Amino acid sequence: MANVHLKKGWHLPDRAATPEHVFYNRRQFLATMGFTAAGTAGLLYGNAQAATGRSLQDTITGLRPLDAERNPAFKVDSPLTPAAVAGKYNNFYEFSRHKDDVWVLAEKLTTEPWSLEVSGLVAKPRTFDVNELIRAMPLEERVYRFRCVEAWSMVVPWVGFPFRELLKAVAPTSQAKYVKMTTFMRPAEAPRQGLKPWFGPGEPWPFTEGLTMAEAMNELTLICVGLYGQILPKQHGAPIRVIAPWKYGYKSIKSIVKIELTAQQPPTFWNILGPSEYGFVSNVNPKVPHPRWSQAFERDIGTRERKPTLLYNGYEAYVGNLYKA
Ligand SMILES: Nc1nc2c(c(=O)[nH]1)N[C@H]1C(S)=C(S)[C@@H](COP(=O)(O)O)O[C@H]1N2
Ligand SMILES: [Mo]
Repeated sequence: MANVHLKKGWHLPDRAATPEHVFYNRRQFLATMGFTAAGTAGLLYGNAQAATGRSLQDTITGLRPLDAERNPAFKVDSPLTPAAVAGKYNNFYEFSRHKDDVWVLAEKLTTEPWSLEVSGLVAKPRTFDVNELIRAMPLEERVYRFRCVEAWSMVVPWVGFPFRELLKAVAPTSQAKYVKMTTFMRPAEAPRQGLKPWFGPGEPWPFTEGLTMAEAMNELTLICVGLYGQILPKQHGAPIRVIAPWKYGYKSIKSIVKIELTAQQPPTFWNILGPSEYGFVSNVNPKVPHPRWSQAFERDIGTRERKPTLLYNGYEAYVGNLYKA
């Protein structure tokens, strides 16, 4: 049955997990990163988690063996990118135009407390405290391929919950056709948001992105709060970000504060800056070159291997039907 087959490809481990066994050993991993579980949780989530008993870190840690058992069919064709590689090669333009210093500069971001407003064309608009939201949602770990428009890629285990679970909670109306997502606006913490352009309008902060409702409701679309069995580090978009693995990386917006359901296609940061280079849809497609480079191949930042890019980043079985004419 189609459904049974569909369950298989997006979840992971199996082959990909085996060479990265170190990440499945929590202590070893935490030691490598120089953290303790309590320290990490305390850093980002303060006492709120501690007061209710089980910390978010414990919840995330508990997912690993659990999900591996529940989903023996996890499959991704490449090994996991080491956490330390993914964590020092980031795009987060609020902090830097480079990739190697984001992990340092993003430390300035205050992630506690954090609220997420979900509003627009919904019957039950709500502003969630992110800690409470995370506790209410069904967390799981998923290993996804991730492909930046700049032709580099990685394979990482995200922790999060399906975007559609959040949408269900606010009851979208029938007029809702798009979701508009917005990142924080804090020039005092993210200095590039305060830059005055030499000429022209400058960058359209805060960062915004959008999906169609059907894309946001797709089973692949995740709201992420962790990766590699850890609470999401700041450079990866703490405390809450989106991952749409069949689209170029910029669609996977970080550190979101607002989700609005709209009838019209929303403007987006990169589309405003370069409409001919960064379309609204932005599905990974090896046959559609970026105006300035080919998208036929990609460089895996972990293995450094050059490999052919797959249509929809390898997720055609799950999303192909969204784009059939
Ligand atoms: N708010 C915000 N979200 C963002 C970006 C950004 O600059 N600002 N960069 C995007 C791009 S281009 C990529 S490739 C991914 C990178 O995610 P990572 O650093 O977690 O790998 O984040 C996306 N989300
Ligand atoms: Mo990107």
